[in-house]
Amino acid sequence: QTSMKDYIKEETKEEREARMQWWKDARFGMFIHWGLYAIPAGEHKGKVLEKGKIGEWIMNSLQIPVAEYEEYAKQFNPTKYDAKEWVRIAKEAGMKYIVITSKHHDGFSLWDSQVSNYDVMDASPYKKDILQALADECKAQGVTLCFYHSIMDWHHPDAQAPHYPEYNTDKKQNPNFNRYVEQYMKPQLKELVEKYDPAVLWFDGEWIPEWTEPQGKELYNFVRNLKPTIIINNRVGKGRKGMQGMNEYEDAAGDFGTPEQEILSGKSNGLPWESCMTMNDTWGYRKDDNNWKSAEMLVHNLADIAAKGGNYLLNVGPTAEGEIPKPSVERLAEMGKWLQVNGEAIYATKSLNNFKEGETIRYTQSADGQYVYAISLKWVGNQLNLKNITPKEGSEIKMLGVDTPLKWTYDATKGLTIEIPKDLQAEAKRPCKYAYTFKIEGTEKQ
Ligand code: H79
Repeated sequence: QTSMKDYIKEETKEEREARMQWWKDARFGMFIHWGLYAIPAGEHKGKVLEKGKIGEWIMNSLQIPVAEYEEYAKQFNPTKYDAKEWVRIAKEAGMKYIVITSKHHDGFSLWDSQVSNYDVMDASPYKKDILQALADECKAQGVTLCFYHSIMDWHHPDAQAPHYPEYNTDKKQNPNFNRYVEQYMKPQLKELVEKYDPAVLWFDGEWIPEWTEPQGKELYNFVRNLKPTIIINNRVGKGRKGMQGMNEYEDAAGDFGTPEQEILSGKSNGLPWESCMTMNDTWGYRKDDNNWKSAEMLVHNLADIAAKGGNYLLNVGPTAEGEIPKPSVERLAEMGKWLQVNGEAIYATKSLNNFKEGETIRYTQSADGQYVYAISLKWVGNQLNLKNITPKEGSEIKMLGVDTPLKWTYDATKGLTIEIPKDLQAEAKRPCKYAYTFKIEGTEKQ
């Protein structure tokens, strides 16, 4: 490369906002954690992972030596993997993008990497490029493809750091993290960007002491130079504040914050953000994890996140055979039905200063500012009173999914009162029962 542009220094606020607009509008994406860990699925040689431990961490949690873990590569043969079906499931759920683990902490790559033999083509009997199939289907069905990529690597001999002593037994003679970065990680990222054109790179495993903020900034610029329009999360560097996921300092590298298994308590002050979350208690498949969140809870999370201006990245952990677990598929289908009716209150919306009213109302606003959406997380009884909203005189208020306009009154002190007819709930299409959206022409009370 002759000229490396310093995007961190040279990009204006306006340029950054334009680059991220599609992502902010998208609101809802599918996270896919898939790799060798789906084979043990929470149990290795008769040892079962403790309850609450995450499946994709089994190599670390049960201290499986590299050579022993590598055996799973020889068993990786997901004959039921159907990229078309996965993308269909995401699309029908109303998800606009997919973030799949190109490589998780265990180091196994899901594509035909030229700098690695520890990938699906060279080390597994499956010998088909998983990412290529997914990229083709995403393109065909209009879903945006993105990659998760772990900086920490428990397999690569150069990346095996002293704080993972259990891996220092066999292959690791002379680890050199910088060599891993320059000769392995960066070439892999170049392959990923050039071969599959991902829209987002979602880094993780950045907390290891070998990784520094200057390296993060350098990597950010490296990736942006490969693809100037790409979006990169804040785990590229060292800025994130633990599981809360927003930044600890102002000039941290990365385009968005990454709360993990939690939702911000309020709006962000500037940095775009995305909450990633599991539907049960694990990211990578665990055969014994049946602690599923309800579809209602997932819809409420989506509404809460949208009201606070964030994105929801909801995870599935496919099985070793290549299937998304049925409880996940069922919940996603329910969310998709809810979004078919209520999607205009979620996608491409803006948030209000007061993003909620009471415990059960969440507000969003159409991009043009004409409408406010009041999403009620429970059924409202015979009247809905909203203090935060000033409706436009003479305008119609409707509940999404029902055509009949609702009677309403407005009074500067009492606020907006919407009359709810007895049969309205029955009229609402079935999946609307998770939350009810009232579309109001008007503005937030000043
Ligand atoms: O890929 C999934 C998980 O495998 C990975 N991130 C999601 C998206 C992950 N989840 N939890 N962990 C990794 C555990 C890491 C916890 C900690 Fe830390 C790392 C505790 C201390 C270092 C994060 C960074 C919390 C504090 C600092």
